[in-house]
Amino acid sequence: QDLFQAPDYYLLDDLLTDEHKLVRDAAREWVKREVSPIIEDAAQKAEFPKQIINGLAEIGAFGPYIPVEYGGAGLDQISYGLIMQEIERGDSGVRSTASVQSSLVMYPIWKYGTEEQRQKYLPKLASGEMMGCFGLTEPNHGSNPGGMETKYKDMGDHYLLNGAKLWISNSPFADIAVVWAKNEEGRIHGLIVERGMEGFSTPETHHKWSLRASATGELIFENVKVPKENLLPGKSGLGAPLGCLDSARYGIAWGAIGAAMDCYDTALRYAKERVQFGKPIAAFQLQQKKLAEMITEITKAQLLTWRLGVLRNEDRATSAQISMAKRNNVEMALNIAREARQILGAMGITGDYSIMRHMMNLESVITYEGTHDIHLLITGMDITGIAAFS
Ligand code: TGC
Ligand code: FAD
Repeated sequence: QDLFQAPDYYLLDDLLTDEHKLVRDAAREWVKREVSPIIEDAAQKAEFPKQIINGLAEIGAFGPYIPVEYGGAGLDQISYGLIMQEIERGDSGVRSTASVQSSLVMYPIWKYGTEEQRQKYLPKLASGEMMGCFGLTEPNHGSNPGGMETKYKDMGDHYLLNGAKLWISNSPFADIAVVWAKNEEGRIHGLIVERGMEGFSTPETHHKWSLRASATGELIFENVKVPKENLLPGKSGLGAPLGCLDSARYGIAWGAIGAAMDCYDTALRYAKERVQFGKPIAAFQLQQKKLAEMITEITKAQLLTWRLGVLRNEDRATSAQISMAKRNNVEMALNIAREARQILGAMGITGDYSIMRHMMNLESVITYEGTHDIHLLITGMDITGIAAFS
């Protein structure tokens, strides 16, 4: 696989500024040079390729929209989305690492933290010197995080934290964790827990068939003494972690387009080269139908997501609009990965091509940051005014 093609069927580049294109092309070039050659091996070995952390920081993937004064790239929402798109062309697991660092660790510190917390953590997170993770999901509370059992108690000069989080991206190597826990009144707050604090451990979750190049694990808190200055004071309640999810889900909507583009590019090229019954398989109507539907769906997703980016730049995007894009685009990418894999026949199941890896990765992407069902229910609630969650 030499070069990425860039499907742009509706000339959407015309809607981008020179800065957007510059940022996207730099990310694309870096992914081609640094991620594509090593990612299959990392996924086969189920190892997060730590050597790419510096490169992710250099292309602005850690805090693309965080102000420059805190070490972020100070870019707009469309540039942020384009960076996620290019990274996920390479691998959803690598995009996960960037999503978590930016939207789930830097974002809450920036939005809900004190000035001291911003100065202490954000520049190091932006440069990749420090890596973070986000602990919301628990063994008994996935789609329903409001039921969380992790709790902290005010001990006068510190907080005492107890509980457990499960399915946490980056946890096995993260230096800090933004952890959501209830106080004695049952109110949810964010706490910054640092590796090395007594009673805090991060066992890795093994045997995943999905997101194998991303490290996933638990966060276990056994009477962890958390300094009082590590509480994020700016926002409490379930709306605080859900606000971070809005930012990450938006990035995923763009990222999924990248995975879909890579599957489409690969399948199109293969179909034009592979000859059966004396013709390239691209000459058969059944294969053309698959490819034509793929580019149609990619184009629709590009338009939806670009418009969402404009609304976010204007601070007008709603959480429900973000849910619609995340849900639509991830399903679109997963369907394209499944169809593209068939176009490659037996070759499609091998690691010589990226499609099967994308397909397996997208099974996590369609589950995390709110499952496919939950996002549908969010749209349902938005249009009817009736919550059907419980
Ligand atoms: P509900 O009563 O609806 O809301 C509670 C409070 O939150 C507010 N709110 C939001 N605020 C900001 N952004 C949003 N998207 C918000 N959605 C709701 C809401 O206004 C309310 O505020 P207030 O002031 O009235 O208290 O809450 P609920 O308990 O009924 O739950 C609603 C539901 C199911 C939609 C929500 O809990 C949900 O989204 N569940 C899915 C859980 C989820 O997405 N978990 C993700 C974990 S992190 C992760 O997966 C990272 S993967 C990272 C990677 O590797 O890329
Ligand atoms: P459940 O909530 O148990 O859902 C099971 C099924 O029931 C789903 O199909 C769901 O749609 C359905 N369901 C649930 N409630 C309803 C309802 N009301 N109506 C209809 N159907 C319903 N979490 C973090 O906090 N931080 C992370 O960094 C993180 N990284 C992750 C990385 C990976 C690789 C994975 C797979 C997950 C990660 N998660 C993370 C967890 C993720 O957010 C949860 O898996 C997700 O929110 C779903 O929770 P659950 O797995 O407990 O499923």
